[in-house]
Amino acid sequence: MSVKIYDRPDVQAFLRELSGLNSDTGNDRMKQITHRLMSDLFRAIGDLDITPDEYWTGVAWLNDLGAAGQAGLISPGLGVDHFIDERLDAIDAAMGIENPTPRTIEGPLYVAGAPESTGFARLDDGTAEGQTLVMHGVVHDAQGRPLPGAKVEVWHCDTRGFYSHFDPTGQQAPFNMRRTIYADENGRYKFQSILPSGYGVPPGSPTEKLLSALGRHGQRPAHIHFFISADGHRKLTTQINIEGDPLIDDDFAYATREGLVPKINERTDDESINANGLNGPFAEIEFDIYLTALVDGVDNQINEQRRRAAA
Ligand code: MBD
Ligand code: FE
Repeated sequence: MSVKIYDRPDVQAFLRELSGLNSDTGNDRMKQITHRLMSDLFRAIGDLDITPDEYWTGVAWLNDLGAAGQAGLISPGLGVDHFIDERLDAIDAAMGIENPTPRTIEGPLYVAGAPESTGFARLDDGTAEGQTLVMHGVVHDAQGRPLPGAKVEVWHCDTRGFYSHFDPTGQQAPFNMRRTIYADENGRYKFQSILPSGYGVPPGSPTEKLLSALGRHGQRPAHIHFFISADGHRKLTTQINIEGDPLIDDDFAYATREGLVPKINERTDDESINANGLNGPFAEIEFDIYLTALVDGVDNQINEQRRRAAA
């Protein structure tokens, strides 16, 4: 039996009431968004005949999701983060702004306050397994010139797929594989670390349960995150993928983008090894970064809501 009450005037009045639209106080934008989202939910409950059991299963899942701190994890899993990137790209395209280095999602695992250095940093503390990586490049300004002093924040996980500050084994020191590197006088940044492995959502978690119910997995290909910022430029949020990872085109967070899969060069020659102060073969990635200019003097895309202090 199909019953439709959504369009009834009393239901429409009820939606305005519960969204605070009859109140003189509160926040107008919050009211507008709440009214829209609650209206869409009410309509979906009617159109899809969502049962009370189904609804309360969803409420219990939301409680579990929040208790696990995973709202920021299911968000990329459901593609919202990538959708927001696509919108930012479309807004830029409409303004004639090109992004030579593509943006891609931040993810939920950045931690502010990493150790800072100029030119070079070693990201790993030498205790973790993994192939040595040397990554470097030049940060360019909006005119394509090298940009000394540009701030390069970089973070990645270990070969078990665990990030420091979120490591369920508690094995990693704070800020392991997290650094802030200021580009040197030639606009160059460089770091030594280990090649990360892919990431998987916690087994048995609310995020994994939903993905499983959708017939999806919760795996990401190996990747390295970046924020790059400098005076007069928009802050760039991006990632690179580790070339050859079998999941590069099957990322549960939909972050892979053309232009963000740099070549990996396996270096085995003594000259390269010595030049980097290493004692064995290593993987080398060269990746130049291009920032874009402020729009009318401001960063029109800045998002500082997600910053998380070290825990
Ligand atoms: C990650 O490491 C990540 O980058 C994203 C986007 C989601 C979950 C884990
Ligand atoms: Fe990540």
